[in-house]
Amino acid sequence: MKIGMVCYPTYGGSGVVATELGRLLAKRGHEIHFISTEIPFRLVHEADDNIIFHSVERFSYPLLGSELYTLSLASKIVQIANEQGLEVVHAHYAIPHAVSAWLAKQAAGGVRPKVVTTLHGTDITLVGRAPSYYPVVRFALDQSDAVTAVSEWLAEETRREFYPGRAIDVIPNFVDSTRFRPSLTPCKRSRFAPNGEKILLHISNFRPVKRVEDVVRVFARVQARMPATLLLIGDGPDYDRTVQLSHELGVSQHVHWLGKQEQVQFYFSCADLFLLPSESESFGLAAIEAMSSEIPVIASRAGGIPEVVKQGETGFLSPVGDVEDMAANALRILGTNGLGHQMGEAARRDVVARYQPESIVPMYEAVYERVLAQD
Ligand code: GMT
Repeated sequence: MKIGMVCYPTYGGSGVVATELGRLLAKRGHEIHFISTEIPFRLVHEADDNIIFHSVERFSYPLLGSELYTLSLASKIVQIANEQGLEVVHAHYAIPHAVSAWLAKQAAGGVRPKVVTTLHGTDITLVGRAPSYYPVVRFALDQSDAVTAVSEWLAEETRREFYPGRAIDVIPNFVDSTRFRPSLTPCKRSRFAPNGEKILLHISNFRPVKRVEDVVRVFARVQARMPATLLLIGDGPDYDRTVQLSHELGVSQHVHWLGKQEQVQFYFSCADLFLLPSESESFGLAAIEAMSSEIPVIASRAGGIPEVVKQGETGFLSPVGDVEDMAANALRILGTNGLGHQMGEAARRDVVARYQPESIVPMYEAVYERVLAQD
């Protein structure tokens, strides 16, 4: 099939899922046309003849105020659909990708491509609910030939907030367990834990929904009880506040601020515990990357996370904001001989059983085939 893959090129989870899905579809013989403002970061080193990247031209004019990305994206999709004969346009993250895809479908000449929209979380739980976008997002979901969501929770949230009774395919995220695995080299444990400290890890885009300050609060409680180091990977609006909090709590000398990293698997393979205390999280892609690396997860009981992390088996879940409970669970794992290893092994087994590309990618192919068979 000839598939247009529309996504954000940045470090967010939706862009990562779209990129990895496109890469694997290309290896399965599909022709994948990525359409984005810049080449998705995980594609940069890819060399596959079945993958073609098309850059959305940015155009602004003083009268317009800001550039009209929704329109320039729609125009690019029309151009590629007409030139390449796209059969499906797969829009990742509803805003504005599902709208641009629908517009392009109306404007395309010849055989109009089908539109598949994949919901990733904040497009429904946060951005899409804004009165500025709600009516149009709802319309775009209605007009999509298929809508998928990365968790049962997100599918239910979408039906509750946008579309009672709407058929939504639940297709979980996936992780390459050959890439994310334990004891990778160059694991830099000696650099981060020269005295045998326990290593705690968090990765995110440091948006308020991630509650990165709670990561620091949990770490401070752990570090007060045992030698520990915190690795923080990512950047975003809450970065400065998080640095300030680490100084206020007197733990800044035990925190490594690593910024945005592409090869995050090497840091997972060093860590003993992964922290994900989000306010809301439709799936938590980083959680299965941690689990695949045999790291147990300490997370909030939010959104789709309980579908991913099995309480007491592959990690522990606490109410959002309950840093005392999260710290107690972290200390339990780190302070009980063999428990972290036991939960880590269970976590990897669970990821291998439930979240492998070999089983997930065909689920997307089945959706493509279904919509192509529809009138
Ligand atoms: O905020 C992020 O984590 C980025 C965001 C995105 O839209 O790129 O991630 C969302 O999509 C990921 C991939 O499906 C999910 O694993 C994340 O849980 C989801 N984020 C939220 O729901 C907050």
